[in-house]
Amino acid sequence: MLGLSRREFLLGSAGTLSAFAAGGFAARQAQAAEHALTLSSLDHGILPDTVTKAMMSFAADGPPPVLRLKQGQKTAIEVTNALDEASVVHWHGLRIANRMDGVPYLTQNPIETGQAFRYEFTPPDAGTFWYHPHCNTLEQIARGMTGMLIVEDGEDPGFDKDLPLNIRDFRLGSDGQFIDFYKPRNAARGGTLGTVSTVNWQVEPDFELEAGSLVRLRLAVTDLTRVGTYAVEGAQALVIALDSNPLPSPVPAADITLAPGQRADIALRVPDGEAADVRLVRRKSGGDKVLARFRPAGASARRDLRELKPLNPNPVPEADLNNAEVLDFVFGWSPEGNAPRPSICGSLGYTFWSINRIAWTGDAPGPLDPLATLKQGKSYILRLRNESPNAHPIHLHGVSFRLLNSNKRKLPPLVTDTALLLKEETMDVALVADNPGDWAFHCHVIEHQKTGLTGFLRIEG
Ligand SMILES: [Cu+2]
Repeated sequence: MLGLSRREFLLGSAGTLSAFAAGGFAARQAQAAEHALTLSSLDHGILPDTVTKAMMSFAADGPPPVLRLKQGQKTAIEVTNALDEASVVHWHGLRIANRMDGVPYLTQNPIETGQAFRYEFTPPDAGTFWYHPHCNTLEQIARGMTGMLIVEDGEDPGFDKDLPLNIRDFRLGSDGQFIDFYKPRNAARGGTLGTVSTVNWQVEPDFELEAGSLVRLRLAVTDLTRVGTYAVEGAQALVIALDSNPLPSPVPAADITLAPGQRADIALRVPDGEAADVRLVRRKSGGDKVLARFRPAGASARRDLRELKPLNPNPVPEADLNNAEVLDFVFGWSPEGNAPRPSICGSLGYTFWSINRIAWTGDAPGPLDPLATLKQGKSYILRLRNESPNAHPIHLHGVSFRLLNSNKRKLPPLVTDTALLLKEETMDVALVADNPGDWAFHCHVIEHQKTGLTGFLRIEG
Protein backbone atom coordinates (compact mmCIF):
# COMPACT_ATOMS: atom_id res chain seq x y z
CA MET A 1 0.00 0.00 0.00
CA LEU A 2 3.10 2.14 0.17
CA GLY A 3 2.76 5.30 -1.91
CA LEU A 4 -0.97 5.01 -2.44
CA SER A 5 -3.04 8.13 -1.83
CA ARG A 6 -5.97 7.83 0.52
CA ARG A 7 -8.34 8.00 -2.43
CA GLU A 8 -6.53 5.21 -4.27
CA PHE A 9 -6.65 3.21 -1.09
CA LEU A 10 -10.42 3.73 -0.86
CA LEU A 11 -10.93 2.74 -4.45
CA GLY A 12 -8.61 -0.22 -3.86
CA SER A 13 -10.67 -1.41 -0.95
CA ALA A 14 -13.82 -1.17 -3.05
CA GLY A 15 -12.08 -3.44 -5.55
CA THR A 16 -11.32 -5.90 -2.80
CA LEU A 17 -14.96 -5.90 -1.84
CA SER A 18 -16.09 -6.82 -5.31
CA ALA A 19 -13.50 -9.62 -5.32
CA PHE A 20 -15.24 -10.92 -2.21
CA ALA A 21 -18.50 -10.96 -4.13
CA ALA A 22 -17.37 -14.20 -5.71
CA GLY A 23 -17.66 -15.81 -2.27
CA GLY A 24 -20.42 -15.91 0.30
CA PHE A 25 -21.46 -12.31 -0.29
CA ALA A 26 -22.44 -13.14 -3.85
CA ALA A 27 -26.20 -13.38 -3.40
CA ARG A 28 -26.52 -10.08 -1.60
CA GLN A 29 -24.09 -8.19 -3.82
CA ALA A 30 -25.56 -9.55 -7.02
CA GLN A 31 -28.98 -8.19 -6.18
CA ALA A 32 -29.06 -4.79 -7.85
CA ALA A 33 -29.96 -1.79 -5.71
CA GLU A 34 -33.44 -0.68 -6.58
CA HIS A 35 -32.43 2.93 -6.18
CA ALA A 36 -29.13 4.76 -6.52
CA LEU A 37 -28.30 8.25 -5.30
CA THR A 38 -25.10 10.11 -6.12
CA LEU A 39 -24.37 12.94 -3.73
CA SER A 40 -23.13 15.60 -6.12
CA SER A 41 -22.31 19.27 -6.43
CA LEU A 42 -23.65 21.01 -9.51
CA ASP A 43 -24.54 24.37 -11.04
CA HIS A 44 -28.25 24.82 -11.66
CA GLY A 45 -30.64 27.66 -12.52
CA ILE A 46 -33.02 28.70 -9.73
CA LEU A 47 -33.62 32.39 -10.52
CA PRO A 48 -34.39 33.31 -14.15
CA ASP A 49 -31.35 33.92 -16.38
CA THR A 50 -28.82 32.95 -13.72
CA VAL A 51 -27.01 29.79 -12.79
CA THR A 52 -26.53 29.12 -9.08
CA LYS A 53 -23.07 27.74 -8.53
CA ALA A 54 -22.07 25.06 -6.04
CA MET A 55 -25.49 23.62 -5.35
CA MET A 56 -25.69 20.10 -3.90
CA SER A 57 -28.08 17.33 -4.84
CA PHE A 58 -28.65 13.59 -4.72
CA ALA A 59 -28.19 13.47 -8.50
CA ALA A 60 -25.40 14.77 -10.72
CA ASP A 61 -27.67 16.65 -13.12
CA GLY A 62 -30.58 18.23 -11.29
CA PRO A 63 -32.87 18.33 -8.25
CA PRO A 64 -33.04 15.36 -5.88
CA PRO A 65 -35.12 12.54 -7.39
CA VAL A 66 -38.43 11.52 -5.83
CA LEU A 67 -37.91 8.04 -4.37
CA ARG A 68 -40.96 5.77 -4.59
CA LEU A 69 -40.96 2.73 -2.31
CA LYS A 70 -43.62 0.18 -1.44
CA GLN A 71 -45.02 -0.33 2.04
CA GLY A 72 -43.82 -3.60 3.57
CA GLN A 73 -41.45 -4.31 0.69
CA LYS A 74 -37.70 -4.46 1.20
CA THR A 75 -35.71 -1.90 -0.72
CA ALA A 76 -32.05 -1.07 -1.27
CA ILE A 77 -30.69 2.42 -1.89
CA GLU A 78 -27.06 2.63 -2.95
CA VAL A 79 -25.65 6.01 -1.90
CA THR A 80 -22.39 7.10 -3.50
CA ASN A 81 -20.66 10.19 -2.20
CA ALA A 82 -19.23 12.30 -5.04
CA LEU A 83 -19.05 15.45 -2.89
CA ASP A 84 -15.68 16.62 -1.69
CA GLU A 85 -16.85 16.28 1.91
CA ALA A 86 -18.37 13.56 4.09
CA SER A 87 -22.12 12.99 4.28
CA VAL A 88 -24.73 10.53 5.44
CA VAL A 89 -28.41 10.14 4.48
CA HIS A 90 -31.38 10.07 6.88
CA TRP A 91 -34.88 8.91 5.84
CA HIS A 92 -37.15 11.27 7.76
CA GLY A 93 -40.15 9.56 9.36
CA LEU A 94 -39.32 5.97 8.37
CA ARG A 95 -39.48 3.52 11.29
CA ILE A 96 -36.63 1.28 10.15
CA ALA A 97 -33.66 -0.52 11.71
CA ASN A 98 -31.35 1.78 13.66
CA ARG A 99 -28.22 0.98 11.62
CA MET A 100 -30.02 2.28 8.47
CA ASP A 101 -31.14 5.57 10.06
CA GLY A 102 -28.22 7.67 8.78
CA VAL A 103 -27.00 9.64 11.79
CA PRO A 104 -23.22 10.08 11.96
CA TYR A 105 -21.47 8.14 14.76
CA LEU A 106 -24.79 7.34 16.45
CA THR A 107 -25.81 4.79 13.78
CA GLN A 108 -22.97 4.70 11.21
CA ASN A 109 -19.74 6.37 10.21
CA PRO A 110 -20.00 9.26 7.77
CA ILE A 111 -19.74 8.26 4.11
CA GLU A 112 -16.49 9.82 2.97
CA THR A 113 -15.67 11.19 -0.46
CA GLY A 114 -15.55 8.39 -3.01
CA GLN A 115 -17.21 5.90 -0.69
CA ALA A 116 -20.62 4.28 -0.96
CA PHE A 117 -23.09 2.96 1.57
CA ARG A 118 -25.94 0.62 0.81
CA TYR A 119 -29.10 1.34 2.81
CA GLU A 120 -31.46 -1.61 3.03
CA PHE A 121 -34.78 -1.45 4.82
CA THR A 122 -38.48 -2.26 4.70
CA PRO A 123 -40.74 0.75 5.23
CA PRO A 124 -43.59 -0.27 7.56
CA ASP A 125 -45.74 2.81 6.92
CA ALA A 126 -47.20 4.35 3.78
CA GLY A 127 -47.26 8.08 3.13
CA THR A 128 -45.21 11.14 2.29
CA PHE A 129 -41.69 11.28 3.71
CA TRP A 130 -38.40 12.92 2.75
CA TYR A 131 -34.67 12.38 2.94
CA HIS A 132 -31.71 14.63 3.71
CA PRO A 133 -28.12 14.57 4.99
CA HIS A 134 -27.37 14.46 8.72
CA CYS A 135 -23.72 15.51 8.32
CA ASN A 136 -22.77 19.15 7.76
CA THR A 137 -26.55 19.34 7.69
CA LEU A 138 -26.99 23.09 7.55
CA GLU A 139 -24.75 23.69 4.57
CA GLN A 140 -25.69 20.54 2.64
CA ILE A 141 -29.42 21.24 3.02
CA ALA A 142 -28.89 24.95 2.28
CA ARG A 143 -27.20 23.99 -0.99
CA GLY A 144 -30.12 21.79 -2.05
CA MET A 145 -29.98 18.33 -0.47
CA THR A 146 -33.60 17.61 0.43
CA GLY A 147 -35.52 14.98 -1.53
CA MET A 148 -38.97 13.49 -1.28
CA LEU A 149 -39.65 9.86 -0.47
CA ILE A 150 -43.05 8.35 -1.15
CA VAL A 151 -44.11 5.02 0.32
CA GLU A 152 -47.03 3.62 -1.62
CA ASP A 153 -49.84 1.72 -0.03
CA GLY A 154 -50.94 -1.50 -1.74
CA GLU A 155 -54.43 -0.06 -2.18
CA ASP A 156 -55.24 2.66 -4.66
CA PRO A 157 -57.39 5.41 -3.13
CA GLY A 158 -58.51 6.41 -6.64
CA PHE A 159 -56.38 9.41 -7.63
CA ASP A 160 -55.72 10.23 -11.29
CA LYS A 161 -52.32 11.70 -10.47
CA ASP A 162 -49.81 12.02 -7.65
CA LEU A 163 -47.78 15.23 -7.42
CA PRO A 164 -44.95 15.61 -4.87
CA LEU A 165 -44.23 19.24 -3.94
CA ASN A 166 -40.89 19.82 -2.24
CA ILE A 167 -41.29 23.21 -0.54
CA ARG A 168 -38.20 25.08 0.56
CA ASP A 169 -36.28 28.34 0.38
CA PHE A 170 -32.78 29.11 -0.77
CA ARG A 171 -30.66 32.00 0.50
CA LEU A 172 -29.64 33.64 -2.76
CA GLY A 173 -28.58 37.17 -3.64
CA SER A 174 -30.05 38.98 -6.68
CA ASP A 175 -27.22 37.48 -8.77
CA GLY A 176 -28.59 34.01 -8.00
CA GLN A 177 -25.58 33.04 -5.88
CA PHE A 178 -25.64 31.75 -2.31
CA ILE A 179 -25.30 34.30 0.46
CA ASP A 180 -24.37 33.42 4.07
CA PHE A 181 -26.44 30.37 5.04
CA TYR A 182 -27.32 31.80 8.46
CA LYS A 183 -26.61 34.60 10.87
CA PRO A 184 -25.45 33.66 14.38
CA ARG A 185 -27.79 36.20 16.02
CA ASN A 186 -30.73 34.48 14.27
CA ALA A 187 -29.50 31.00 15.19
CA ALA A 188 -29.91 32.04 18.83
CA ARG A 189 -33.51 33.09 18.07
CA GLY A 190 -35.97 31.83 15.45
CA GLY A 191 -33.43 30.96 12.76
CA THR A 192 -32.40 32.57 9.46
CA LEU A 193 -35.00 32.65 6.69
CA GLY A 194 -34.28 32.04 3.02
CA THR A 195 -34.69 34.72 0.35
CA VAL A 196 -36.15 32.68 -2.53
CA SER A 197 -39.13 30.34 -2.08
CA THR A 198 -39.27 27.31 -4.35
CA VAL A 199 -41.33 24.23 -5.11
CA ASN A 200 -39.33 21.37 -6.64
CA TRP A 201 -36.40 23.84 -7.05
CA GLN A 202 -38.59 26.14 -9.18
CA VAL A 203 -39.86 29.62 -8.40
CA GLU A 204 -43.67 29.70 -8.67
CA PRO A 205 -43.97 26.73 -11.04
CA ASP A 206 -47.09 26.06 -13.11
CA PHE A 207 -48.42 22.51 -13.14
CA GLU A 208 -50.85 21.58 -15.89
CA LEU A 209 -53.43 19.11 -14.56
CA GLU A 210 -56.29 17.33 -16.26
CA ALA A 211 -59.51 19.34 -15.76
CA GLY A 212 -61.98 17.67 -13.43
CA SER A 213 -59.43 15.09 -12.22
CA LEU A 214 -58.46 14.11 -8.66
CA VAL A 215 -54.84 14.84 -7.77
CA ARG A 216 -52.93 13.89 -4.63
CA LEU A 217 -50.71 16.82 -3.74
CA ARG A 218 -47.92 15.72 -1.43
CA LEU A 219 -46.45 18.71 0.38
CA ALA A 220 -43.17 18.36 2.24
CA VAL A 221 -41.60 21.35 3.95
CA THR A 222 -37.90 20.57 3.66
CA ASP A 223 -36.74 24.07 4.53
CA LEU A 224 -34.01 24.70 7.11
CA THR A 225 -36.02 27.17 9.14
CA ARG A 226 -39.41 28.43 8.04
CA VAL A 227 -42.63 27.59 9.90
CA GLY A 228 -45.55 28.56 7.66
CA THR A 229 -49.27 28.25 7.13
CA TYR A 230 -50.26 26.83 3.75
CA ALA A 231 -53.48 26.69 1.76
CA VAL A 232 -54.79 25.56 -1.61
CA GLU A 233 -57.05 28.21 -3.10
CA GLY A 234 -59.37 28.30 -6.10
CA ALA A 235 -60.50 24.65 -5.94
CA GLN A 236 -62.00 22.02 -3.67
CA ALA A 237 -59.13 20.60 -1.64
CA LEU A 238 -59.01 18.46 1.50
CA VAL A 239 -56.14 17.55 3.80
CA ILE A 240 -56.19 13.75 3.99
CA ALA A 241 -52.93 13.05 5.86
CA LEU A 242 -50.36 14.89 7.98
CA ASP A 243 -46.79 13.67 8.50
CA SER A 244 -47.65 10.53 6.51
CA ASN A 245 -50.53 9.51 8.78
CA PRO A 246 -54.13 9.67 7.50
CA LEU A 247 -56.57 12.04 9.22
CA PRO A 248 -59.67 10.28 10.62
CA SER A 249 -61.76 12.91 8.83
CA PRO A 250 -60.34 15.13 6.09
CA VAL A 251 -60.45 18.91 6.61
CA PRO A 252 -60.43 21.77 4.08
CA ALA A 253 -56.91 22.67 2.90
CA ALA A 254 -57.25 26.23 4.18
CA ASP A 255 -54.81 26.74 7.05
CA ILE A 256 -52.20 24.03 7.37
CA THR A 257 -49.33 24.93 9.67
CA LEU A 258 -46.18 23.09 8.66
CA ALA A 259 -42.76 23.38 10.24
CA PRO A 260 -39.48 22.10 8.77
CA GLY A 261 -39.77 18.33 8.41
CA GLN A 262 -43.57 18.21 8.31
CA ARG A 263 -45.78 17.03 5.45
CA ALA A 264 -49.39 17.28 4.29
CA ASP A 265 -51.26 15.18 1.72
CA ILE A 266 -54.05 17.05 -0.03
CA ALA A 267 -56.81 15.68 -2.26
CA LEU A 268 -57.37 18.29 -4.98
CA ARG A 269 -60.34 18.28 -7.32
CA VAL A 270 -59.07 20.18 -10.36
CA PRO A 271 -61.75 22.64 -11.58
CA ASP A 272 -63.46 22.08 -14.93
CA GLY A 273 -62.75 25.38 -16.62
CA GLU A 274 -59.35 26.20 -18.09
CA ALA A 275 -59.70 29.75 -16.76
CA ALA A 276 -59.59 28.60 -13.13
CA ASP A 277 -56.70 29.95 -11.07
CA VAL A 278 -55.68 27.32 -8.49
CA ARG A 279 -52.84 28.27 -6.19
CA LEU A 280 -50.71 26.82 -3.42
CA VAL A 281 -50.05 29.76 -1.09
CA ARG A 282 -48.31 30.49 2.16
CA ARG A 283 -50.15 32.92 4.42
CA LYS A 284 -48.42 36.25 4.82
CA SER A 285 -49.60 39.47 6.31
CA GLY A 286 -50.22 42.00 3.57
CA GLY A 287 -50.93 39.33 0.91
CA ASP A 288 -50.36 35.62 0.60
CA LYS A 289 -47.24 34.32 -1.12
CA VAL A 290 -48.03 32.20 -4.18
CA LEU A 291 -45.75 29.15 -4.28
CA ALA A 292 -47.21 27.23 -7.22
CA ARG A 293 -50.11 27.32 -9.69
CA PHE A 294 -52.22 24.48 -11.04
CA ARG A 295 -53.79 24.94 -14.48
CA PRO A 296 -56.72 22.79 -15.58
CA ALA A 297 -56.36 21.49 -19.13
CA GLY A 298 -58.66 19.63 -21.53
CA ALA A 299 -62.17 18.31 -21.18
CA SER A 300 -63.37 17.55 -17.66
CA ALA A 301 -62.72 14.09 -16.26
CA ARG A 302 -65.81 14.75 -14.09
CA ARG A 303 -64.38 13.19 -10.96
CA ASP A 304 -65.74 13.81 -7.46
CA LEU A 305 -63.80 13.91 -4.17
CA ARG A 306 -66.37 11.53 -2.68
CA GLU A 307 -65.10 8.81 -5.03
CA LEU A 308 -61.82 8.57 -3.10
CA LYS A 309 -61.39 5.64 -0.74
CA PRO A 310 -60.09 6.55 2.72
CA LEU A 311 -56.38 5.97 3.33
CA ASN A 312 -55.43 3.02 5.52
CA PRO A 313 -54.01 3.92 8.93
CA ASN A 314 -50.36 2.99 9.44
CA PRO A 315 -49.53 0.12 11.82
CA VAL A 316 -48.22 2.36 14.62
CA PRO A 317 -48.76 0.72 18.02
CA GLU A 318 -51.05 2.50 20.51
CA ALA A 319 -49.46 3.47 23.84
CA ASP A 320 -51.01 2.12 27.01
CA LEU A 321 -51.65 5.44 28.76
CA ASN A 322 -52.64 3.82 32.07
CA ASN A 323 -49.24 2.22 32.43
CA ALA A 324 -47.05 4.73 30.62
CA GLU A 325 -43.99 6.20 32.31
CA VAL A 326 -43.63 9.98 31.99
CA LEU A 327 -40.29 11.32 30.76
CA ASP A 328 -39.58 15.05 30.99
CA PHE A 329 -37.70 17.06 28.41
CA VAL A 330 -37.02 20.77 28.50
CA PHE A 331 -35.91 22.66 25.41
CA GLY A 332 -34.15 25.93 26.11
CA TRP A 333 -30.99 27.97 26.05
CA SER A 334 -27.59 26.48 26.54
CA PRO A 335 -26.44 27.04 30.12
CA GLU A 336 -22.75 27.47 29.31
CA GLY A 337 -22.41 28.35 25.67
CA ASN A 338 -19.21 26.32 25.20
CA ALA A 339 -17.88 26.02 21.68
CA PRO A 340 -18.83 22.63 20.24
CA ARG A 341 -16.23 20.02 19.40
CA PRO A 342 -14.86 20.22 15.86
CA SER A 343 -16.37 17.63 13.53
CA ILE A 344 -16.03 16.49 9.94
CA CYS A 345 -19.82 16.81 9.93
CA GLY A 346 -19.51 20.55 10.45
CA SER A 347 -20.02 22.87 13.38
CA LEU A 348 -21.37 26.40 13.41
CA GLY A 349 -18.90 27.21 16.18
CA TYR A 350 -21.61 28.27 18.64
CA THR A 351 -23.72 26.63 21.29
CA PHE A 352 -27.00 28.40 21.95
CA TRP A 353 -29.49 25.63 22.77
CA SER A 354 -29.91 22.57 24.97
CA ILE A 355 -32.20 19.67 25.86
CA ASN A 356 -32.49 19.08 29.62
CA ARG A 357 -29.75 21.72 30.03
CA ILE A 358 -27.31 19.61 27.99
CA ALA A 359 -26.06 21.01 24.70
CA TRP A 360 -25.15 18.49 21.98
CA THR A 361 -21.39 18.53 21.64
CA GLY A 362 -21.24 18.00 17.93
CA ASP A 363 -21.58 15.15 15.50
CA ALA A 364 -18.28 13.63 16.52
CA PRO A 365 -17.04 10.18 17.55
CA GLY A 366 -16.95 9.21 21.19
CA PRO A 367 -19.48 7.88 23.66
CA LEU A 368 -22.37 10.15 24.57
CA ASP A 369 -25.10 9.56 27.13
CA PRO A 370 -28.70 9.23 26.01
CA LEU A 371 -31.20 11.77 27.32
CA ALA A 372 -33.26 8.80 28.51
CA THR A 373 -33.21 5.02 28.26
CA LEU A 374 -36.47 3.33 27.32
CA LYS A 375 -37.35 -0.36 27.55
CA GLN A 376 -38.43 -2.06 24.36
CA GLY A 377 -42.16 -2.75 24.30
CA LYS A 378 -43.03 -0.28 27.10
CA SER A 379 -45.31 2.76 26.74
CA TYR A 380 -44.07 6.27 27.50
CA ILE A 381 -45.43 9.79 27.70
CA LEU A 382 -42.86 12.35 26.65
CA ARG A 383 -43.56 15.70 28.33
CA LEU A 384 -42.00 18.22 25.96
CA ARG A 385 -41.54 21.66 27.53
CA ASN A 386 -40.39 24.58 25.43
CA GLU A 387 -39.17 27.26 27.81
CA SER A 388 -38.03 29.55 24.99
CA PRO A 389 -39.93 32.23 23.05
CA ASN A 390 -39.14 30.49 19.72
CA ALA A 391 -40.95 27.63 17.98
CA HIS A 392 -39.21 24.25 17.80
CA PRO A 393 -40.33 21.36 15.57
CA ILE A 394 -39.11 18.42 17.66
CA HIS A 395 -38.29 15.33 15.61
CA LEU A 396 -37.76 11.82 16.97
CA HIS A 397 -36.13 9.23 14.74
CA GLY A 398 -37.22 5.60 14.53
CA VAL A 399 -40.53 5.80 16.40
CA SER A 400 -43.83 7.59 15.73
CA PHE A 401 -45.83 9.14 18.56
CA ARG A 402 -49.35 10.42 19.19
CA LEU A 403 -50.10 14.00 20.27
CA LEU A 404 -52.03 14.02 23.58
CA ASN A 405 -52.40 17.54 24.95
CA SER A 406 -50.89 20.99 25.28
CA ASN A 407 -51.02 23.81 27.80
CA LYS A 408 -51.64 26.28 24.96
CA ARG A 409 -54.22 24.80 22.56
CA LYS A 410 -56.45 21.90 21.70
CA LEU A 411 -54.48 19.32 19.74
CA PRO A 412 -55.86 16.89 17.21
CA PRO A 413 -54.89 13.32 18.20
CA LEU A 414 -52.43 13.00 15.34
CA VAL A 415 -49.68 10.44 14.89
CA THR A 416 -46.43 12.03 13.80
CA ASP A 417 -42.64 12.02 13.91
CA THR A 418 -42.27 15.81 14.26
CA ALA A 419 -44.18 17.89 16.84
CA LEU A 420 -44.20 21.65 16.54
CA LEU A 421 -43.76 23.24 19.98
CA LEU A 422 -44.90 26.83 20.00
CA LYS A 423 -43.46 29.54 22.23
CA GLU A 424 -43.47 28.36 25.87
CA GLU A 425 -45.69 25.41 25.04
CA THR A 426 -45.68 22.15 26.98
CA MET A 427 -46.98 19.16 25.05
CA ASP A 428 -47.50 15.54 26.06
CA VAL A 429 -47.01 12.88 23.41
CA ALA A 430 -47.25 9.10 23.76
CA LEU A 431 -45.37 6.24 22.17
CA VAL A 432 -44.55 2.57 22.42
CA ALA A 433 -40.78 2.04 22.48
CA ASP A 434 -40.92 -0.74 19.89
CA ASN A 435 -37.77 -0.09 17.86
CA PRO A 436 -34.44 -0.75 19.62
CA GLY A 437 -31.46 1.53 19.09
CA ASP A 438 -30.09 5.01 19.69
CA TRP A 439 -32.55 7.44 18.13
CA ALA A 440 -31.71 11.07 17.40
CA PHE A 441 -34.10 13.53 19.03
CA HIS A 442 -33.69 17.11 17.88
CA CYS A 443 -35.16 20.36 16.66
CA HIS A 444 -35.66 20.52 12.89
CA VAL A 445 -34.78 24.20 12.68
CA ILE A 446 -31.31 23.19 11.57
CA GLU A 447 -29.59 26.20 13.17
CA HIS A 448 -31.04 25.05 16.50
CA GLN A 449 -30.10 21.43 15.84
CA LYS A 450 -26.52 22.43 15.00
CA THR A 451 -26.10 24.75 18.01
CA GLY A 452 -27.09 22.34 20.75
CA LEU A 453 -30.77 21.36 20.42
CA THR A 454 -30.00 17.70 19.74
CA GLY A 455 -29.76 14.55 21.80
CA PHE A 456 -30.83 10.93 21.56
CA LEU A 457 -33.12 8.40 23.23
CA ARG A 458 -31.93 4.84 23.76
CA ILE A 459 -34.42 2.00 23.37
CA GLU A 460 -32.96 -1.11 24.98
CA GLY A 461 -33.96 -4.42 23.51
CU1 LIG B 1 -35.61 24.72 17.41
